[in-house]
Amino acid sequence: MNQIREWKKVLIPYEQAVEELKIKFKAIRKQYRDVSEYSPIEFVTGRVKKISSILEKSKRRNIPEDKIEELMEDIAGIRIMCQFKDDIYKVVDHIRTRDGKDLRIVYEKDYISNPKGSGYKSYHVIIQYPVQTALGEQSILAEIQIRTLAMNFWATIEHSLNYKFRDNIPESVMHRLKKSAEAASNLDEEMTEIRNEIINAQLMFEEKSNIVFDITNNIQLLHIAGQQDLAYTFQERFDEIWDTTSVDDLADLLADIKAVMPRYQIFNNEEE
Ligand code: 0O2
Ligand code: 0O2
Repeated sequence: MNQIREWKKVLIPYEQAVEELKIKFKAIRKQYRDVSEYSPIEFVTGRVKKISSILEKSKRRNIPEDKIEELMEDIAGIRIMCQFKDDIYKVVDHIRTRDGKDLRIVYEKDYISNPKGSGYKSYHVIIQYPVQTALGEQSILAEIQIRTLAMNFWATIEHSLNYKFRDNIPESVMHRLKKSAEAASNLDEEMTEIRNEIINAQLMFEEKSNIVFDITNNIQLLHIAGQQDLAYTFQERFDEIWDTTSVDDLADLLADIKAVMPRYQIFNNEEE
């Protein structure tokens, strides 16, 4: 019981590190999206290893309890999912630019060029991360796993099978897992081939949503400013074209709306 209480205390900076790192990487994704640019980060998750898993792993790896924090690199874990394989290296490059700033890279493990025997693929970056706590600065180790959606799909399924079979996956299932790892790799290769088409479609969607947001927001402002007739005119034009596949018509409408706003001394602060 005391041991659990002690561990809960030990894990406080790890929890803080995971929360901070999640916020930082999610912010990168949001910044790309806000300027209608393609983001190499699709989504980010994070977790602190469960106390039972820490103790089980330390036993399996013969790590003495007083060395766990020094030797177990993935007590704090961040997972960054990317759409395409190339994006993984962009994210790794991004992390490298932060080396010596808000984090320090300890080393990298490239399980993409060198997949594990199981078929596991992912790029791991082990970092040292400083956390400011009530008791001063504490530097902890964290593992950032970067993988494609297909790699993540495979690893998630394989992980749950390992859990079910307690690391004794039957030979036949193991064989199928290996084959499905190959299928996941092929899927990544296929998606890379049509990458430009996919990205252009996504960017168009993103740009369209941003313009639609701006148009409705500005029409709302015209209403608030008492310019009902103008607001209705623009609303009618918007109703006619909102489901068009061309972004140009929407962009023209937005430009027309924006042109009249200063005339009525309406300024949209959100666009500053
Ligand atoms: P969003 O962008 O609004 O979906 P916490 O609540 O602090 O414990 P968090 O981040 O909510 O933590 O949960 P966790 O488990 O770390 O991460 C889950 C995040 O991954 C959620 O995003 C899910 O929406 C996102 N996620 C999971 N699977 C997928 C997927 O297949 N595609 C995409 N795009 N996102 C996925 P958030 O944080 O709620 O943000
Ligand atoms: P969790 O939290 O359940 O994911 P090891 O001693 O081999 O387990 P090591 O030496 O610390 O691990 O480092 P390694 O091999 O880089 O693995 C660290 C993490 O990578 C693992 O954490 C998994 O999350 C992931 N991983 C590595 N190999 C595999 C694999 O074959 N399949 C899947 N699904 N994931 C893998 P843990 O400790 O398993 O914990």
